[in-house]
Amino acid sequence: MQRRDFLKIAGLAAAGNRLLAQQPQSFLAPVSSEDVAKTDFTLEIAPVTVELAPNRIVSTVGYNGISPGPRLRMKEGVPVTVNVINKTDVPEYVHFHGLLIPSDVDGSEEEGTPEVPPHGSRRYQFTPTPAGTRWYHTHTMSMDDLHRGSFTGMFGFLIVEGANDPGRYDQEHYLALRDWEPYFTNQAMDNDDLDSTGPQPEKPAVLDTRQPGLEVMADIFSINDKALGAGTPIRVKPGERVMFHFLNASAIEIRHIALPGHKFNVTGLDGNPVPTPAAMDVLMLGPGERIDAWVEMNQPGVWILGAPEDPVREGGLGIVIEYANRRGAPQWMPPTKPSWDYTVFGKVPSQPAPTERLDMVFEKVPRGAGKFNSFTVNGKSYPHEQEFVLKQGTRYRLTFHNRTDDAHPLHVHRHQLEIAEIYGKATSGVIKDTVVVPTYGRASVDFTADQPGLTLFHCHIQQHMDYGFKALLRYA
Ligand SMILES: [Cu+2]
Repeated sequence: MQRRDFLKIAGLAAAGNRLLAQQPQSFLAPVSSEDVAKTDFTLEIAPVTVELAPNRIVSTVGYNGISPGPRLRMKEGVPVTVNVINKTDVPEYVHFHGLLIPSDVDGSEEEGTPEVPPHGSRRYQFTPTPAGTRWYHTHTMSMDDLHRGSFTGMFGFLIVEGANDPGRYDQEHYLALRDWEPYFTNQAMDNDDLDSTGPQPEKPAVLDTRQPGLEVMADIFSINDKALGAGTPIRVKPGERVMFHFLNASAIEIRHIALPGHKFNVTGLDGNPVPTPAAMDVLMLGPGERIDAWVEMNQPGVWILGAPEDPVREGGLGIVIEYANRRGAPQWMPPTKPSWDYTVFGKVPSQPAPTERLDMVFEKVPRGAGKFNSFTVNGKSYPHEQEFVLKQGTRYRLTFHNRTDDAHPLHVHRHQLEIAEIYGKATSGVIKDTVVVPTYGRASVDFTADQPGLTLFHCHIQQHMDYGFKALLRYA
């Protein structure tokens, strides 16, 4: 099916409120939402259909009959039980992304979390911390099966409520960016052009010109479970402050988001408050990242909040923002060229750099795994036995050396990373669990080894992780 046909199906080509009106579902209140703070949760893993648009219904695996799964709302410091029932034929793992919890409940095979057996169940019990916008998702390998792992619909928001009132907003929306029906191709589209202007200290003198392997792509996109034009618009009034919690739940690509005529006031990255909130025209999120940003609604009209890249937005990655008493086709205007920079939200470093250092050098081996590329960490493929051994209580500076021709969203489980240096700039106070390191770029993050147990590091692009882009950190 051509993209143009899909647009007709999604109703965007007609761009009519007539079609929008046919979709009564609300983004705010999915039928089986568990968006109520409580302590006992059940996640049932089973096949689901997702109606992205009236004539585009995908078949995948989800939680509790929907995708995204229910929004889990927990209270910081109050123990919870999550019962996971696996109604599929394969073992599963549910990873709680961004939480500081023990290895045996973190939800990764590499860390030793027990599997949720096929047609079986497992109970995860932990005390959620820290407060903020977290998420949960499957942590199985996909390898060459694009119906497994994070290519499926197994993901959802997990909100840890803190003691502090996060602020008063007229509306609050949770928007997960997704792609569907992935396929392998040798002509992958590169959306990472944003980082082409930054310093490239890790660029090799001689580039590897071997033919690269197959990569994963998708042409069908959504925000939550609806393609642009197929869901209910977010209805606003002039002067309202609307809080958006964005999550890039893609297994594949870095995403950008813009809303013509409006600015995103970024207050949190990966759920953690930033030292210097700032207003941005365009947001960037690597797979796994979250952004909390509020928008003052001061440009009455009917707008598309969506991806600046035309094929991505027209393929469904967007949602309509409709002001009261405004009608007509939703408008889009291209934003200025994206220039995302984590250090904008940081502050001047005031602490000396940790003296304990860890270095990770990443390289890509074109077709190192048959049809696919493989990746090495410090010249070795996974597993890594001895090189990353942490001393309890020690603060480390971990430097990522990206010697590949792609940007990578790098994630460390069970720990919080403070960005110390990126794009050749020093910063502090930006606390993350996933950091996009640009093409041939270098980034340093500081973290304290205060979570004993096995700790997984990996690229959050599923195919990269599956083919070697991961390492296990252990405590001495
Ligand atoms: Cu990667």
